[in-house]
Amino acid sequence: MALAYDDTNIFARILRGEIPCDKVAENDHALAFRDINPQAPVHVLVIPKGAYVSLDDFAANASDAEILSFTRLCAQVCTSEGVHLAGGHDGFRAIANAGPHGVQEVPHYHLHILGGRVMGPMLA
Ligand code: D5M
Repeated sequence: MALAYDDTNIFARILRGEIPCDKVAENDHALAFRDINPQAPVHVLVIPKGAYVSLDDFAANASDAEILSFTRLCAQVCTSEGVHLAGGHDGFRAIANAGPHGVQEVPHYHLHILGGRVMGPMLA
């Protein structure tokens, strides 16, 4: 069952053009923009344009075209940002927070893509 989606969240407002974002790339079904509070030299958020709350909602309910477009946009961002080798480092991190105990702030599914530094331990 789809999770209840609140279309007043900030990413829904970005998608409607009500507030600006620092866009990195876009395709038919997904948008990538820089995180306003970057945690690494490269910190990009990739979001679907559809109304999905979190990764499990997106994975279960999005169409194949939406999932393919989202995944391809992630690849495009990794290439354009050189995220694999950003800052001379080898590797990057992709994170999706979900729900209050996953410390998800914005209830519109987004994948954080971080690179350009050595990452710390993941579990915190
Ligand atoms: O992370 C939500 C992320 O969204 C957090 O890293 C800040 C970022 N954020 C919040 N508002 C904006 C705007 N307006 N532009 C860009 N980035 C933004 P979460 O995974 O939900 O904890």
